[in-house]
Amino acid sequence: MTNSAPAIFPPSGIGDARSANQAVLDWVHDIATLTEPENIFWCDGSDQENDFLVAESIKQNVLIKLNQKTIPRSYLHRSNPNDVARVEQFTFVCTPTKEEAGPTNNWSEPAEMYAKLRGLLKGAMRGRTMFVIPYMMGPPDSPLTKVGFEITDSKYVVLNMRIMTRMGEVAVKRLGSDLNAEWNRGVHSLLDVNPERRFICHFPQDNTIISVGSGYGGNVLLSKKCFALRIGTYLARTQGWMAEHMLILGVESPEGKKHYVAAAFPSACGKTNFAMLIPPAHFKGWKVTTVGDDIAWMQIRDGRLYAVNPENGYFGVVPGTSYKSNPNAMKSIAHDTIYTNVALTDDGDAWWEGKDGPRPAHAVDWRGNDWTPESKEKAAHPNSRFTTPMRNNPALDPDVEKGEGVPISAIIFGGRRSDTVPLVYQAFDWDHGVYLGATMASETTAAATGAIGQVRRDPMAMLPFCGYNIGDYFQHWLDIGKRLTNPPLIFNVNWFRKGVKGQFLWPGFGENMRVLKWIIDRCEGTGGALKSPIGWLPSPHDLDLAELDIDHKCVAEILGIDHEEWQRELAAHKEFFDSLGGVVPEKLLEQREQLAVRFKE
Ligand code: GTP
Ligand code: SPV
Ligand code: MN
Repeated sequence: MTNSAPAIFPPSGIGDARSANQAVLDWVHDIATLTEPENIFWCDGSDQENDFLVAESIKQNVLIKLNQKTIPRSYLHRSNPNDVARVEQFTFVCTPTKEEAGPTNNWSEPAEMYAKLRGLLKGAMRGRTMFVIPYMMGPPDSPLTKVGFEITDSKYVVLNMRIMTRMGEVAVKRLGSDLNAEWNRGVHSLLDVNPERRFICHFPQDNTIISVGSGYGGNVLLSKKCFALRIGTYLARTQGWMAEHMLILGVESPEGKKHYVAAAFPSACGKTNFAMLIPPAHFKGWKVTTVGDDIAWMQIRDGRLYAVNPENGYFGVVPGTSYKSNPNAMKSIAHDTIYTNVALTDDGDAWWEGKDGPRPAHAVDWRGNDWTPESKEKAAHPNSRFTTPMRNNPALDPDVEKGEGVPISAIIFGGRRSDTVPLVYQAFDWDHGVYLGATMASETTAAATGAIGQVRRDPMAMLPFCGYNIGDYFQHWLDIGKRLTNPPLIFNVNWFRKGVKGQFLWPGFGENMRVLKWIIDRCEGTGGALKSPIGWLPSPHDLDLAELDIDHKCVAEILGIDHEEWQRELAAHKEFFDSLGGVVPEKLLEQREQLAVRFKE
């Protein structure tokens, strides 16, 4: 057994560590000395490398080859059944003081957590390969773009990171040789994939992430929630920009007038679907294009907010995806896609609940067990995911690579609420919009472990992703507003309101175009609205509902405000703010007072 690090250059000669920044090499050396891998593999993101790692993964049962005729170059991965979602209870923000992490994050003293993690990582890669992944978040020529390095002992992580980020030499070049350049250090090891040794830890002051004991996307593709959001929010606040859990879409009228909107919905609440929306036949000539489906990095230019999508691919929810609900997603995942935890049909196809066509008479479920339509268990895990390059999306926006970003006309917040919250309404101004974001709530989903369907406050859809004190985050939003001379209008939507029989009142998906159209009309100054205590509400005739099979009662119900429900909502806002222990900016407390007063008028 050796205690010295192996040579830093891979024997195969794949990739090039020689051009890397010395600070990166020193760090790689440090981690290799600690984890004692058999060899080090410097990833370059090339096709040859990908083919090699895919072949190895198939040999080792990490991937199963799907039917190459029906879904070319696509594979199935089955995770450990104890490891199928993000783990918020094991996610930590390690800042010098507990106050910096704030009331919504698990906190640990950095030195203590480093010591614990180094203990867990000691010798963790013995007999294994350590992969070094250089990656870039953001378009190559954007001032917002950032570089990260992820060390991992998982081939699955490498293969996914190649889809999700711009990986390889491009990142090494972008970083350059300046020893003080900013870059993110990410260390991941599967260890023994045991929930008792599972920690997702962030050290914002060190721009460092250490994740152990999991192989699931949001816990281990460190570019995504860990870097682009938790570390991202911290950097954004100190550097004066925004890192948000938002999709970005373009919407173009038949006359060729284009707007961009960004929307923050909590995990598994419809971002990918909204970002890929296809307008119904009635909206002939309208076009919706995708800039991003999960994360927006935004900066101020000329008093406006501009957004880029830092990612390069989609890590999307599979169940419910069909040609009926989301044709663009179906086309995107028809090739070059990694499926995680879906079912496998007898002819080597991927299957999941909600897919078009009949259920297969037999399949192998996500755990690897036989499945038939009589089985009680679901064939695909409710949080099964696809990983697919954004270039597969037929509706990809042409400006997705634009370094300056796209100008944002509207910001939309939204959650999964069976009651209380109407289909759509508009904030009176920026500060009121920040209040809508700060108080939004949603029913929990399978994207994180724990109970499903419980209403919880999820401010700006960032409860699990804000890497510093949530009160300071609210203040950052208010401060950004002060710098905007042409701020986006702010809206709130709810696709998920239910009727007395428990059915969704709104058809959703492509039909959400009708709501988007009203939002665009409001941006253009043409849409009608009524003033209500909660904001500007469309009346039924302000929404274009032509050719939609929905009864009048339903429409009145989804646009309505029930005063009793809103008294409970107001109390819940207060309870939430109180629970944060005095960190909520005065301005937002005032917003709550004003909301209460408007209900009494
Ligand atoms: P993350 O990737 O976890 O951040 O999720 P997301 O916000 O991108 O959610 P996604 O679009 O993948 O949707 C999650 C679930 O909500 C899927 O099962 C969808 O079928 C369902 N969904 C999305 N849009 C709608 C809608 O308009 N109406 C209804 N009823 N369901 C929807
Ligand atoms: C989410 O949970 O919001 C996701 C999936 O987008 S994950 O990358 O796993 O966090
Ligand atoms: Mn997400």
